[in-house]
Amino acid sequence: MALLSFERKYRVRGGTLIGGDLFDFWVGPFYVGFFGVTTAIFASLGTALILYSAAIGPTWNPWLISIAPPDLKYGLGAAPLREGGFWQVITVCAIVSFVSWALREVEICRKLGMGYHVPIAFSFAIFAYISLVVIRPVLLGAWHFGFPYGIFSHLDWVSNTGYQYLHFHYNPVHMLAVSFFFTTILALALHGSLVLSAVNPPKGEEVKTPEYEDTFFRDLIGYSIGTLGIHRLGLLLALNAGFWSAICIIISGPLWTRGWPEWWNWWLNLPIWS
Ligand code: UQ2
Repeated sequence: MALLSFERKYRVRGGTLIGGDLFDFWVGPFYVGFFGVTTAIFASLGTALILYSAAIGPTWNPWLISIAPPDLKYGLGAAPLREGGFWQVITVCAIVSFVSWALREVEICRKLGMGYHVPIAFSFAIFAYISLVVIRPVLLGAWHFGFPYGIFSHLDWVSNTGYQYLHFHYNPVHMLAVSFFFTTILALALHGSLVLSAVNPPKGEEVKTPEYEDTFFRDLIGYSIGTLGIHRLGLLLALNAGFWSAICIIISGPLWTRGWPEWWNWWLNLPIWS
């Protein structure tokens, strides 16, 4: 179906979660909906607060601008704006706009009668962010443990937090997450290259069918996961990468306070060695 006639067919009312017909319209190419309004409001407010915090800070150097979470002494309470309060309000704006964005995706899925795979996938990314700025700080008892909003400052936070556990690469769940990231890259590289090799031939040559793609991998390794299967695998790998990343930092502190290399003592202490 041509894009224009398809748009006429699917640009119909209904599918909203909140607001009924009130925000059920488009602005140019963009669907609005109740959650489009909340996304716009909270994203704009958060961005304005980032700019305001930067303006009262010591630098406009984009690498060095940093909006820090509150001091340890404020615990899980509200801090004065200039002492981490801006970080707290910006964090609320970020979470509300990310969740609104996910729910706007849900409304578009409902409108089109599609599965909810995209908002479910996005929710894993939101979970990873919330694990850093809400779940872990709450488990540790202070907003102080959130990461600062700045380019270099967040890198410093990652480095310092890693060294606090001596060698973060010994965190077994970090190992799992990294393995999923690497496997995601392997799968996407295989998929992207395979599809281009079949459907983007030189001028004058014919596009190849999926049977060619199957046959390539059957010739190579005796197995093809299939055109639908590779997308199931890709989603599974990517969601696991994000999920275990979140878990590996949540357990660092709340569950394990010593260096991660020491965690492996269980292996050295197995009775089979004595
Ligand atoms: C495949 C297939 C595709 C693909 C790819 C494969 C026709 C277009 C990449 C091959 C993938 C396999 C064998 C799985 C590899 C496993 C891991 C864990 C990376 O068979 O079907 O569709 O894109």
